[in-house]
Amino acid sequence: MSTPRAAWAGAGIIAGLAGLAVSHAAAMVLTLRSSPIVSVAETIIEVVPGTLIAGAIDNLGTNDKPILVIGIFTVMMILSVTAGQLARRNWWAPVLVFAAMGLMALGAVLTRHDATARDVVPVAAGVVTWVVVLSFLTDALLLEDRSQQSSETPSDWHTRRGFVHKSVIIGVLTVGIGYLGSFVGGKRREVEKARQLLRLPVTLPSRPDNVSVQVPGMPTWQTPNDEFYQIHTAVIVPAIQPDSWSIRIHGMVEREMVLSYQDLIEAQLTERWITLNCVSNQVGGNLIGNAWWSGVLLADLLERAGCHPDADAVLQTSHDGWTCGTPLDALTDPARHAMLAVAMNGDPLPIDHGFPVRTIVPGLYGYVSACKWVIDLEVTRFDEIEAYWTGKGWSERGPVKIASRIDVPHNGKDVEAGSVVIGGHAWSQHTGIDGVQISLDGGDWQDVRLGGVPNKDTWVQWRAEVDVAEGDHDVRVRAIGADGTVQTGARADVVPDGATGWHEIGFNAK
Ligand SMILES: Nc1nc2c(c(=O)[nH]1)N[C@H]1C(S)=C(S)[C@@H](COP(=O)(O)O)O[C@H]1N2
Ligand SMILES: [Mo]
Repeated sequence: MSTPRAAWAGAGIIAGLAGLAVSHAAAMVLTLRSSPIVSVAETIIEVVPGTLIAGAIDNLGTNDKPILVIGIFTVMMILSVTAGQLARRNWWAPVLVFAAMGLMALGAVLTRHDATARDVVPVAAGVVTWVVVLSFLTDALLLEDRSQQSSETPSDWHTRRGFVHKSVIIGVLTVGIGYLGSFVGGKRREVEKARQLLRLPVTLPSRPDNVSVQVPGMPTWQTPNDEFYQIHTAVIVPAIQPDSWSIRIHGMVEREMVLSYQDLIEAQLTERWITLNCVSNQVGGNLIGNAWWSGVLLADLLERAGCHPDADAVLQTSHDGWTCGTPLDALTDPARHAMLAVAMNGDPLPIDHGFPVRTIVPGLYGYVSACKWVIDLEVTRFDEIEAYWTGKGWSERGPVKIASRIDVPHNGKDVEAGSVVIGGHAWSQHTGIDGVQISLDGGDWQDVRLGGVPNKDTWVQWRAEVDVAEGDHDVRVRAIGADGTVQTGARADVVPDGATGWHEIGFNAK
């Protein structure tokens, strides 16, 4: 006798359940509308001829949907059992079964009216889990089968026990992941629902029409929310209901204040185009985005609180415990437009970008200023605080350094010889950009054409046309600030206070 059929079937079932739990958890955490299995049910309702469905609804009454989901679940379990039993013969047959199940789910998920690329993630995670868990579990069974065929010393005790151990571990993980996914994801879904129902008194962004230099293949001057870079230390980002949010302003102030979300919404709102970037952005990197932010001026709030004259810093704390230290004068200067932002590009802040409230300070890197999910502002002194990143080798102060980037052509790309369009961005928030120059193949710096800007806090697009012969070429760029600063070519690492150096790309003209 070799391993019992039931063990192989059991391995299939456990793998099947684990994959479903992982895909469900992924869908919840990503705040997708539903798990893949629900999309499959909806697709079936859609494609199955009306009379059949009408009959099913007649027969099953209002319970048709749960029953349909249970039916799909049952079919999946039967297929999982089959996969488990096929695993005894070869490794690829169960992979085929799982891949086929995955493809059907993918088809269902992607034909939903509200499908996005993110919907692929839970399906992919589920298929990978199916395959990995099944091979993990059946390894022990295969070993046992083999040792029995070659009538070796019966190590079957160990392998059979190994199989049981593994099954228990996977079973516990499956329940844990499914539960955690529902819990964490459930909270986030509730908050996302509240967020989508908010109607804020903000204006929609109206992009000035001179900002684009019309270079095909360049990122847009305004960065859409779902393309905006994300940096945070939180593994699971805070899910905060706006009506449970408040912020406390305290420390070296005359009048301590606590403000609710409603207080902010009812205050006078400031709106402005501001480019935000990360100190960790490498030369030529894309940890930078430009958005239309709406919020309440921190200068107003701090004036109401009344800061002590010898305070020079504000320690900001987020709901997840992250902190940053911001120079007080950058927040109290009304002309700086530092704000507690509630909206990004006319929409309530996306959860990943700090919903319900985050700080935005033009001219400072995010790590010293742009606290997401902010709940506490302590007016204090730099010599009395240590913030999250300053405790880890990064500078206490983080003014943005002047920089520029080539977006088109992409590094290493082939272009047609003759006239070639070069385009990119340059920025020096709160100082402004006066000029951008490029150097082709090490030649003289030449001025390029700049797009317009609504203020000195945003990046600017630039464009040039050069004539090139066939062969390899390189081009580098530098920016000139409104204060006369010429961007340095000296290379510096991102640590401790931001990279410097010219961005250079190569291309081949054919
Ligand atoms: N709570 C919290 N806020 C944070 C961070 C963080 O890790 N946690 N990272 C900061 C950094 S380093 C940057 S660059 C910006 C990025 O903001 P974004 O994710 O909206 O682009 O957020 C800042 N605010
Ligand atoms: Mo950052």
